[in-house]
Amino acid sequence: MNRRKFLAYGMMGGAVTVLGATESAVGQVAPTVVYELDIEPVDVEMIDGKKVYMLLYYSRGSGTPTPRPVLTATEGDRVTIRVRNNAPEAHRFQIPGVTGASITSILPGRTREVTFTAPVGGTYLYLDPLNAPVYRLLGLHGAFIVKPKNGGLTLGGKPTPYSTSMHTPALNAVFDAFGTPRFPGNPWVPNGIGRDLIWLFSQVDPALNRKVELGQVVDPASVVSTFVPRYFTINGLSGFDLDGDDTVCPKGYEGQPTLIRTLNAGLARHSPHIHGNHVMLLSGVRTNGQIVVRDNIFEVDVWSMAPLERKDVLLPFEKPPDVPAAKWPPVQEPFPMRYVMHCHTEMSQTAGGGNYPQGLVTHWELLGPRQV
Ligand SMILES: [Cu+2]
Repeated sequence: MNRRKFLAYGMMGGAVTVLGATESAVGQVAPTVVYELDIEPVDVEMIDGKKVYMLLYYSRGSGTPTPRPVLTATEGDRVTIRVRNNAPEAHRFQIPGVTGASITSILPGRTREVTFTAPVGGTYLYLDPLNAPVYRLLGLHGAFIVKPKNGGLTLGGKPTPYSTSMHTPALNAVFDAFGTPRFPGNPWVPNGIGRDLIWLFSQVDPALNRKVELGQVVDPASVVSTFVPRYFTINGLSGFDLDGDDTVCPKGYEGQPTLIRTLNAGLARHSPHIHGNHVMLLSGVRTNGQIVVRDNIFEVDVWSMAPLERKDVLLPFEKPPDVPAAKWPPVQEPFPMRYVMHCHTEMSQTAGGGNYPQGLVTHWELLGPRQV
């Protein structure tokens, strides 16, 4: 009898549910944030109805267990992550770029924990580095978001996603420009509903997953040359199910700038590309995993995402530049105006044998002109 967990299709959207952490603050001592995770073998239903074996981190504790939960903390917090391994083989836990955030071995049936200090603000990826990239590709990955201390304010007093120690003149200029004639509307709102999104990219090669399911030894060195992904996902979803999903699809009015934290947990290089507005490329990572805020921030309509790369981009929600100012807001064109995001790595536009638009594709919605 198969007692393994089964995850029906569509439930993967829960991937961006933010875990409720146990938090305590006593006097001047840094707050402690505790997360409990399970490593679970799961049969996951894919967009074409097929089931694929995966290994997923699940949240544990109160509430519905969530696969691939988003972990959050504030710079300087003490963070404890406790991981129970319900899989039949040993695993690890690591957050590249975060000093001390590593559990070197969690044997089957055992629970181990690590405590570390939350680093500077930004977007991090937690994963299982064992037999890299095998277990990471099997699904053992998720996003760890660190908020900057005191809002990461610019010189002009506007909130940003980054600690002030990381700021560059360009970052200050961009965030201070929101709400001015250059970008009429609002400043960026941290924790604002729908103003801070995660696009966690990954890919699934069912043949690799099957080998791990059968307990076969997989030589990690062979994976790069044999990896044939059949599913391309954002936050665990593909194609049609990414259309309009509130946790993926940016929605807002003119003048509501939105942060999109893009991460690539997979092995394929992606080139996400967006219509309607350009995005501003804010940050990248060094080879040691540390986040770098760019000192030259410019607009792009496509950005490259190598395996393990993390880049934050800002979608300004400005009047699409092709629309003449005298014709804005439009009369004939109805709101919401929908603009596609698709990946220019064309193979990623399929999933389970489907044709574009499948796989790694979504859209964003301009709900209407600036709200006064
Ligand atoms: Cu296009």
